[in-house]
This record gives sequence, C-alpha cells and structure tokens, in this order.
Amino acid sequence: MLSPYLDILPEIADALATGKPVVALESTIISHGMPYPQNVETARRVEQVVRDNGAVPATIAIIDGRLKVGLDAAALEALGKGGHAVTKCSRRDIPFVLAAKQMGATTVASTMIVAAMAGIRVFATGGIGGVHRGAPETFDISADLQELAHTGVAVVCAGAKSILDIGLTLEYLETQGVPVIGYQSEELPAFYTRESGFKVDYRLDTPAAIAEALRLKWALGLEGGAVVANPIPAEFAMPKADIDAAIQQALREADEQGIKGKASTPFLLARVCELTGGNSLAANIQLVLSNAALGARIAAAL
Ligand code: PSU
Ligand code: MN
Repeated sequence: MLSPYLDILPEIADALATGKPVVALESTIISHGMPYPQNVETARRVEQVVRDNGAVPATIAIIDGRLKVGLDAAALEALGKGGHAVTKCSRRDIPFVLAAKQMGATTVASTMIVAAMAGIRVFATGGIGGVHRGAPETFDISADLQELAHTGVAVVCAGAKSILDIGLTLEYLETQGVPVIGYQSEELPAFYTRESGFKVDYRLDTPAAIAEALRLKWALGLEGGAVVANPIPAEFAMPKADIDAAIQQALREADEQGIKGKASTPFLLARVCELTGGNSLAANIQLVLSNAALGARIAAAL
C-alpha cells in the first residue's frame, strides 16, 4: 500500500509498477548544496543523465505539504531559487513541514525514507552527511548515517567531504552494519578528490556486481542501506591542497561564528564553494552527473 501522503509522477509510478529502473535524487543538494542558477541547471542535467543511462529519474522534495516523487519544472525552480530559505528536512522534520503545508528540501536521510515508501532502491547524490570533525565534543553526527543503518536504499555518492571526519564516519557505518562499496576503487573518495587515505570495505568493478550484492543483502532480510562510493572522474578532481585550505578556513569560520546543528553542513558547503571560486562548483557538478550515470546503471542491473 502506497502512503496516502505521496504524489508520484505518472511516468515514475508506471516504471515502478512495471519493474523498470528508477533512480531517486535529493533536493537539499539543489537548495543548500549549490548556488542558483547552477543548482537548477544541474538538477535538470542529472535527470537527463539518469535517462540517458536507462532509468527514470525521481527527484524528491516536499511541495505544499505533500511528499513529491518527481518534480515539475516549477517546483525545481522554486527549490533552486529559494536556496537556504527553503526548510532543510531530515527525518525529524518531515511531519512538521507537511503539517505546515510548506516546501521542504530532502536530505540524504529523508530522500531515502521517501524513496523507500515509493519502492525505489537506488538513489544518486553528491556526498553524504557523516560524523563531523570535533564530533566527540559536539555530538554532530548526521542523521544520514542512522538512515543508512535502517532504510533499504543504496546511496551512490562521491564519498564524504573532508568537512567531515572520514575515519569516524567509516567507524560509525561499520558499527551500524552499513557496507561501503568502492566502485572501481579500493579507497573511499573524498568528494573533490579520488583519495581519502581510507579503504572501502569492498571494491566492486561493475554495476552488475554491485546490484547482485545489494540483491542478496535484501533477499536475506538484512535491512538497511549501502554506500556506493564513486570517485570523481580524474579529469575533474581538484588539487588536494586547494580544497584542504578552503575546508580549513570554512571550519574555522563556522567555529568563530558559532554555526551549529542543521546549519553546519549548508554553511560549510557554501563557504567552500565561495572560497574556491567556481572550481569546486564545477567539480561538484561533474561528480553528481557521474553518480547519476552509475546509479542508473545499478538500478537497471537490479
Ligand atoms: N554533503 C555534500 N553535499 C550536500 C550535503 C552533504 O557534499 O548537499 C547535504 C545532503 O543533503 C546531506 C545533508 O544529506 O547535507 C547532510 O546534512 P547534515 O550534516 O545536517 O545531516
Ligand atoms: Mn549535523
């Protein structure tokens, strides 16, 4: 039984009913992850890349208090233009934004929730939330990690940004039983760069091999998601020193300005983007496109 709170675009509902591949896409990356108008342009290109690779895109957001699976052009534009004024919704926020009949941008966690409600198993994005640097003091651990522990959706991403503590993020995922798969990579990529210095749990080299592992996991009743880490294409990777310097400065400013809670990640993303000029944005766009293509191929193989 589908949730009465879901609105699924007819093309997506039809694909789900007939077993065609569908890839979920998130909306916080649109509102909070990139500046306007590149965010809206990228969201459209990502949807096209999913199609070009044989799947139907399903961008997820809350619009007028409804859970939307698939967005029309007006909704995409409103999310992109709204930017940081749009409510960023993780698991805890969903019912309140529905009750207020507002617009909400879904994070990795809440996009997984809505995707699972709709019966979508594969979700492509840029980067996941994780354990923040300083978390032993601040307790700032993204709800994305708990969602990966419980909700059966595979998240294709370019690893975790080094605004996070990547080592602690991997420890947390291990404790929660979430496998981290490297696509053609032994190492967990660090979003803008192909290397992080940390190993993935399993390297798999084809979408079919990833699909088979996921199929077995869920067939065995092992609940929860998986991280599929796809390194940014080499030609678009950034010099490590540039990105490290920007991240250090952004972290310092966040600390000085007392930025906390759900504001932390959007603040850091925006500052890193500003501090590196257009370079990090260009890399960000390319890695999302690459993840969308891989997500579509995994969904097709599932
Ligand atoms: N990391 C990125 N880009 C993003 C995000 C994280 O590199 O756009 C967004 C995603 O929507 C993710 C959210 O789910 O930030 C995590 O926020 P928090 O750390 O507050 O859980
Ligand atoms: Mn947080």
